[in-house]
Amino acid sequence: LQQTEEVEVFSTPSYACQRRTTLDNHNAVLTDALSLLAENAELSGEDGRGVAFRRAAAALKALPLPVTRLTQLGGVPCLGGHSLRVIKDVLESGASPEVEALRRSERFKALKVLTGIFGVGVKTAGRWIGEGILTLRQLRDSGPTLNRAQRAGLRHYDDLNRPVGRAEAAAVAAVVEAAAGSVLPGARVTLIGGFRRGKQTGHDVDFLITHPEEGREAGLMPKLVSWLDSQGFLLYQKTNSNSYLEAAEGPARPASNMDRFERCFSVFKLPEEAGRGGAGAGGEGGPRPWRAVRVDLVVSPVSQFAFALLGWTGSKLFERELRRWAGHEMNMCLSSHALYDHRQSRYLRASSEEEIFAHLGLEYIPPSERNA
Ligand code: TTP
Ligand code: MN
Ligand code: MN
Ligand code: MN
Repeated sequence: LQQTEEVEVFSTPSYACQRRTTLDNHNAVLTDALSLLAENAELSGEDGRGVAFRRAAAALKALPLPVTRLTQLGGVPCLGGHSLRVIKDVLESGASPEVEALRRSERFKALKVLTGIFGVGVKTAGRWIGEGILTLRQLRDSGPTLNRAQRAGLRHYDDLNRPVGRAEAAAVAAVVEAAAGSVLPGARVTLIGGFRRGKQTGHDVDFLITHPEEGREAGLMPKLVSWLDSQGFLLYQKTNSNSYLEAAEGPARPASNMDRFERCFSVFKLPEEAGRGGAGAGGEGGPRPWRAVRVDLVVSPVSQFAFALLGWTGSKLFERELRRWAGHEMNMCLSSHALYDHRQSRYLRASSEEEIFAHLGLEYIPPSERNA
């Protein structure tokens, strides 16, 4: 008698927005490898390849158990030849030679360090590497011209690369709520991004602000920013004004995901309370009384609130998949402002995320299960 081991064959729907992806990832070794390849593609300006690896990693994140053999992956979508090769290597020998070589590569390490500076994108980092700048020390010594964001990024490099915890996010929330309540009584502040999905840490803290009376939110951001600045909470900020207009004939550029809300990218000066991670911020001089934290603020009119909430909760891949589903499967155009139905030639209104999923013909997925 031949003994055959029972191995479960997995299958999962092909769009990430059709799946429930919690933070409980049973295949982290595999998804870490694929995510690194995705990151490298993105850092090399190859966004298409990046998305392919992100989709492959996301499909594995949705599986209920660890994968032990390649034959279990028959029903798992989005796994191209390259991803399967990496998975095979990891399953057979514990690591992928390609991924390990990448981890050690000078260029990859330099791209990570340089794009780890707030305000430095892939193009700038690539140019600096071409000029022989591979480290922060070399950057500081060779002194290329830096813009205001990059100067703040370099100055606060260590703080901004230290994960933000939930307690710190709550402390930032208290500040933002005080600011909003002071400049616009009745304003509502909602934590969005990774923290809304239940993550314990983040690279920043994201907030969506609205007012229950349509129109009252107009012009809020400059007031908010000047209140925060006057109270000494801002180390850096850049505000973009709202440029969204709903056109009668539908979205002008259906493919555009550009957000046109009032929006602020900032670096907060967050006072460190005793006993809340102050030690890590220290150096020789002992714990400092504050740390720098990246904070993103978005203001939306209440009529667009549900779309903004859905569009800013993430994950980035989940968002991308929602828009792809809307376009390819429903002939609709989804943005963080609205949902347009091309078949009916009209906008579909919604006042909750649940309604948007329903318009899209999707089962509702709560934020904690959008960690694709
Ligand atoms: P991020 O803050 O970049 O990501 P995150 O909060 O999911 O993860 P982290 O914990 O590392 O901060 O973005 C939050 C969401 O905001 C993201 O899902 C998509 C949305 N978003 C936009 O809509 N437009 C943008 O330009 C950016 C940067 C984000
Ligand atoms: Mn589980
Ligand atoms: Mn975030
Ligand atoms: Mn953000």
